[in-house]
Amino acid sequence: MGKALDGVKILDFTHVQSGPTCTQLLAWFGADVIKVEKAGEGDATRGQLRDVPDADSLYFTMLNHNKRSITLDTKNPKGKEVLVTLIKQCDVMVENFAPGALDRMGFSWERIQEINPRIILASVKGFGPGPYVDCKVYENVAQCAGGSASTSGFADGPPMVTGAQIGDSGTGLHLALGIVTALYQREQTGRGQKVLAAMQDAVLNLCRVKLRDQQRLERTGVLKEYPQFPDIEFGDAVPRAGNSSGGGQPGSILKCKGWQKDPNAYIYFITQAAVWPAICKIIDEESWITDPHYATPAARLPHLKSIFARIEEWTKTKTKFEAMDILNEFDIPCGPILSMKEIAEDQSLRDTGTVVEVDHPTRGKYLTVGNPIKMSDSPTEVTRSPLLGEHTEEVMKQMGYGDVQIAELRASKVI
Ligand code: CAO
Repeated sequence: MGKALDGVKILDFTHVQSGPTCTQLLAWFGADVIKVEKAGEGDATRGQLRDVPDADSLYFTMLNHNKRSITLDTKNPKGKEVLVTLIKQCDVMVENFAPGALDRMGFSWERIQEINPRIILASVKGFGPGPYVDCKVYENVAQCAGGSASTSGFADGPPMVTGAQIGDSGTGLHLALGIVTALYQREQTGRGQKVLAAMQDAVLNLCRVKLRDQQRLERTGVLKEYPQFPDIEFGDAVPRAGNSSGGGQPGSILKCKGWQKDPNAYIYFITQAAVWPAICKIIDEESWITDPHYATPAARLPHLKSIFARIEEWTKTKTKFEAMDILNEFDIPCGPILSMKEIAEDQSLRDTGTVVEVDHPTRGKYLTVGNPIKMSDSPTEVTRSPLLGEHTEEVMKQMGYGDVQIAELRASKVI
């Protein structure tokens, strides 16, 4: 059995994080991803946040598995000729340069279509058309402009960004879906198309529940599941909800045994309506099962703080894993707050290939996150990221270049 995207050739013109996460996914599904990097320099992340001198950084390696790398100066006329050949032979071109960079290089969408009408041009940009279309954007800018920062953090603190890279990796995921969808449509039409995923749009898509709450707030003036209720007055925009779930099933982060010393001795606890009687029994408050102040989800909303404080008295007597075991016996939804150390050491994540150990010629063994999407007939084997220009010669030969031409291009530093 081959891979799902066997035979799909990707011209990977991406750098930093958002674009590379997209093409890494496509490579994991079997596409031949040819990463085109600036001759002599390569993707800037190769040298950023280095932990091993002179070896590609984890930043780079963890975003560029299963790809091939070629170096090419695409501002040089001879380099542009090579790029034209690549465009002719590839199914998809993916890029996340600053707005206008591809046009300045001489490769507008019109020109790319002339070269290969079947190609799909997929781009990440910070913003879609509008006042900020020309802006350069990094992760946290997208989190701020997409509505995530204004709705994250605590009510009495400033807006907060999250560690989950929803702007970069989140947009990469969106773009990957756009690419496979365009490939599917090309089966019928025979033509490629332009696919755009703007980081602001992707973040907003992931924050859609907050736009839901904005409209609920405008209609009713209150969000009863939010920690502000009933003590603090709501303003005209969705406030920061701290660790409250803010959804239909109230939840909160509660201390567990050892919290005084361990910053991650906490559990997320959800008071799902269906298991309310079980919760009351576990925390020894059986009267709350029928007490009209507690018996229904609506009755509980004004008391959520004191309810969670009572549950926390119980969770503080258990480690997060003990609490997890007890609560799961009663189908009470909960989750331990896992540190990155605990995740790195978790055998079950290793067993499923979600955390993978990879060997690299210059940096040695390291851990990475494997493909989070598991397909029964297209399993992923994670292979190391390429060294800068490791496959230049191989790819040039596959494109039809001879030894003499390759030597000339090398001598003039085009590749
Ligand atoms: N040969 C020659 N030149 C090359 C080349 C190659 N192989 N590959 C790229 N270049 C050139 C480009 O043509 C461009 O040149 P000009 O500025 O003269 O047109 C330049 O290198 C790279 O451009 P850039 O502006 O994209 O790079 P930057 O480091 O200044 O900006 C970033 C980085 C991420 C802010 C910007 O690319 C961007 O906004 N991208 C879109 C949004 C995005 O993806 N952001 C997430 C990044 S991950 O955190």
